[in-house]
Amino acid sequence: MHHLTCVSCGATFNAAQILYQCPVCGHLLAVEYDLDRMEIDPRAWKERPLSVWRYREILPVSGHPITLQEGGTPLYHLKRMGAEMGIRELYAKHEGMNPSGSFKDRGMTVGVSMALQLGKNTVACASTGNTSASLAVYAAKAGIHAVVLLPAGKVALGKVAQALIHGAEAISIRGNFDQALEMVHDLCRSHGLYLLNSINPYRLEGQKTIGFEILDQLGGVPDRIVLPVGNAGNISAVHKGLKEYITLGLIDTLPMMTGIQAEGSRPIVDAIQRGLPEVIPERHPDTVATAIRIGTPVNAEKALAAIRQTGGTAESVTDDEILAMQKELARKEGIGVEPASAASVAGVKKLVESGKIDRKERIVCVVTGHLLKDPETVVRQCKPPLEIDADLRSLLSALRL
Ligand code: AN7
Repeated sequence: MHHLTCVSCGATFNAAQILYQCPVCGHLLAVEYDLDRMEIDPRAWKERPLSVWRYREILPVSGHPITLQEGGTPLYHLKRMGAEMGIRELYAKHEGMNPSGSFKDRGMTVGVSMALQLGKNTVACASTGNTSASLAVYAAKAGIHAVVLLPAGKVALGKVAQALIHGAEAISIRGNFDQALEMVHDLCRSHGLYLLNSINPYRLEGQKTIGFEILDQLGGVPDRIVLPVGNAGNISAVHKGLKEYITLGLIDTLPMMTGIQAEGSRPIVDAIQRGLPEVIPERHPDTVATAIRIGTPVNAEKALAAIRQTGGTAESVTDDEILAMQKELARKEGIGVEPASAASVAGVKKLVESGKIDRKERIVCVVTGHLLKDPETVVRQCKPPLEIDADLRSLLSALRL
């Protein structure tokens, strides 16, 4: 059994209520379980496949979930790049290997299952792209209608393609993500659609399993987990899950939660670096990493607590650093990720070079979305193939053999 709790005033609410914010004080809600009374046997978990649903006892879905086998993503040891940076234990958890190509699927398998559990048959979100792609996929699997609001002209091509082919009703807003989110939130409140942005606490329940899988794959708690940050839901989710592991007595330390933003959209970084109690919204967020082109992170309150309570940190990286790292991961490790995802590894590089993190740490970077999400940015960065006549002599001269 679970209920909803306000992270600020502590008020609790029945889980059958559809709430996106605390009705008492307006702050964020979280899902809470009676962990003290739960009998969890992690050995039984190990007998199930590595996936979101391995951990179903601490997820809110009671019946059969809407699932496409999300989670169970690879954890790669970045040996070559780690050696170059002087870090022996640098890993990447490749969330691009989920069904729709991003970590959002972990949230949506739970979120869409909860929509059905709560009797809803129309779901909605605003999105910089991946959330809409994932919602479209899971709504299709569930056989329900999805409405997605996108910032016009600022969503990577692969993500738009996914939203369209999976049958979501896609609307482009002449405005940015933050405005789209405000609109869809109002729409859901007034017209009863089920909101599946990360302000919905159930979505984050699915995403917390990233942390559980990392522990299972590493055989222990890493010193640090590094994530790209947009709305700051994912970093909050991983932290929440690992705190539940502490309560369950499964671990006794938490990794230092570390968030990386793009230079042109860094409200969380500013709040951490300047010690502010809350974020100051960035009215004109801009970055090549369109996934994290977000100026008002809705989960800031949870994320600031996650970073501060674990002795973590936050840093920003430039678009050039992001694109250089995307290429490096592709060429030195064979790992293809979209720009936002490369931000986490670029952030680690910056933080070790500036001495802010220790090279002896065991560090896991979450790389959040697949390379093919944003082919246009890749094509702009790379020389196109040389076109030649169809004869061997032309080939030999092209290859300069
Ligand atoms: C690849 O799809 O917000 O900090 O609307 O797609 O939990 O928001 C995407 C976010 C990182 C940031 N990496 O995660 C959306 C959306 C990728 C992403 C993030 C996103 P949060």
